[in-house]
Formats: sequence, C-alpha cells, structure tokens
Amino acid sequence: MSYDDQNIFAKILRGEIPCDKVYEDEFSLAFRDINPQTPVHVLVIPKGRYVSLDDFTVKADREEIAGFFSAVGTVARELGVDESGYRVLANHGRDAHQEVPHFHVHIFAGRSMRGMVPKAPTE
Ligand code: DGP
Repeated sequence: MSYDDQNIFAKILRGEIPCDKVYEDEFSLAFRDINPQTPVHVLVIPKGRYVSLDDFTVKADREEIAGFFSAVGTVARELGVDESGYRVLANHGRDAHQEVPHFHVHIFAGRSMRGMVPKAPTE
C-alpha cells in the first residue's frame, strides 16, 4: 500500500488540521484522539511518511525507529500515567481495522482495562 498524502494525520502534520498536541520532537508528534476510548487516549505518530507499523519497521532507519519508540515512553511519562499504567496499541491492516493509513500508536490510560482484545463476533 502506498502512502496517501491526503490522510488525516498527514494533514495534521502539515498544520492543515488542528490537533490537541501533547508532545513533539524531531521524529514524533503526539496528540489526543478525537474519539477517546479511555480517560487518557493519545496518539503518537512518526513525522515520516509510513502507512503502518509494518511499513515503518521495513523502511525507517534505526535512529527514527529508536527516536519514535523512545517518544512513546516519554509521552506516557509526561502524561503522568507511568505509575498507574497504560496500554499501547498499533493497528496494522484489515484484520486490525486500521482506519488512518499513517502509522500511529495509541496510548490508553486512566482506567483499568480488562481483556487483551475484543472477543470474536458470534454469527
Ligand atoms: P486506528 O483504527 O488505529 O487507525 O485509529 C485511528 C484513530 O484516529 C481513531 O481512534 C480516531 C482517531 N482520529 C481520526 N481522525 C482524527 C482527527 O482528525 N483528529 C484526531 N485527533 N484523531 C483522529
């Protein structure tokens, strides 16, 4: 899948659409999810053009990958959820129902989260 420069996170990175920014550095931008699933729900995205985690880990260089994942930890600490706990999730592709085709990591926190993944639908 090729990168779509019109995806919503590309527009946020270009400043064409506003976001509730919580962190930014050389490699990454973090902002609050528009549709929060937990009291704290923040998205961390790389500044480079990567469709998903798969694309990122194939194409990004080591410095970018290290910088990005380091930023995820920094954001969680700055949000003050490192003591209480948090969940990190990245959706890749169809089965994971990835909606936005720019790699992003969700940080969920602020309440207890039971169950690793939703149960399979019963038909
Ligand atoms: P995913 O299914 O992993 O691709 O999740 C995409 C997330 O992006 C979803 O939780 C909602 C969020 N989202 C979609 N559009 C916007 C937007 O314009 N602004 C912000 N802050 N979040 C968005």
